[in-house]
Amino acid sequence: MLNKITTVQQHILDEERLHPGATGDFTALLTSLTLSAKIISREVNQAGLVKILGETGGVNVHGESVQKLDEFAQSTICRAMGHNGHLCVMASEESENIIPIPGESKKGKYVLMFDPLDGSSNIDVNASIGTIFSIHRRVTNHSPDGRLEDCLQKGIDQIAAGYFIYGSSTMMVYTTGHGVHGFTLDPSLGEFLLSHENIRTPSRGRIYSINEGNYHSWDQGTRRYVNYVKDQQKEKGHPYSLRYIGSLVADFHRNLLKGGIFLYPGPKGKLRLLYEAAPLAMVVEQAGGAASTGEERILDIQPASLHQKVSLIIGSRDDVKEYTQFFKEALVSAAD
Ligand code: FDP
Repeated sequence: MLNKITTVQQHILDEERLHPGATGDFTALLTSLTLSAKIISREVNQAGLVKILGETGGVNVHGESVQKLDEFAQSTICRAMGHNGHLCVMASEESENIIPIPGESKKGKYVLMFDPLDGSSNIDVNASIGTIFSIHRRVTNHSPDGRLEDCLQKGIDQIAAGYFIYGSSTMMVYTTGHGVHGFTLDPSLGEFLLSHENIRTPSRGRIYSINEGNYHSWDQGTRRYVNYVKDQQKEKGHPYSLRYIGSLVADFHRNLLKGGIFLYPGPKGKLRLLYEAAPLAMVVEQAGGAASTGEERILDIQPASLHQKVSLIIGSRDDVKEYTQFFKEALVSAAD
């Protein structure tokens, strides 16, 4: 028999039904998010054409002024999500402060955090980029408007997280805490259709993904670990292959499906806890993998500020565990 056809809306609705007393608000919220992604996907696919078909002065084929794609993605999400009555506040990697819901719009019980266009240095070279999102329930009730406090919640308290990847096809991968599911956009229908049900990431991979150019600024544990996965111990499956495009969503998505480890270590870290690390940590854990800074589980970190950066070591469970051993051993030997 052929596989059943399930749209993302049907799937979200089925997931929401697992929660007694659900109102349908959550389904409506995620549905608005898929609309934003379809609009961004369309624009990403035309990115190269703007220069060919657009007019001087930054006007595209539709007669609209041309925006940078990351600004376009940011404003599309704000326009689609700010007025649907389900959010009380948003925060984005592209905005310094929290993004209030416009005064005239109804305020809801959810909080949306997002990175509108991750991997944006890849836009000009036609490599995959993505949008990452995370949803929390609000924790304040002083006023209808949400506050900074609603945004500064631990990853463990996310009620949904996921990403859209604009690649050879556009996909949505999400979790509400009941496994991880992937949907592929059929552009002719304008629908995301279930293509990867209940994704499980291999417990060990043979890929490592890291910007090796930073080798000399890594901590001792990371250097030793990377040397280790490159050694010739064939019985351990070494050497691992290096795959790194420098677009987190793309590197993460490949490793999620094939197994592997992505590393962006300290000392300061580059990736943002709230818009990148925490949402992907929820996805990977739900798929059977792990995410750590080397010292602590990403989902347990209490954010101190909106744009807090962390080290991110994420991927197959046994690989992440092995890394943390190297990291901790190096800390101990440095202290001796
Ligand atoms: P970008 O700067 O292109 O937006 O978070 C930003 C990010 O990309 C990630 O998507 C990517 O994994 C990382 O930075 C790449 O950083 P390096 O160029 O330092 O490797």
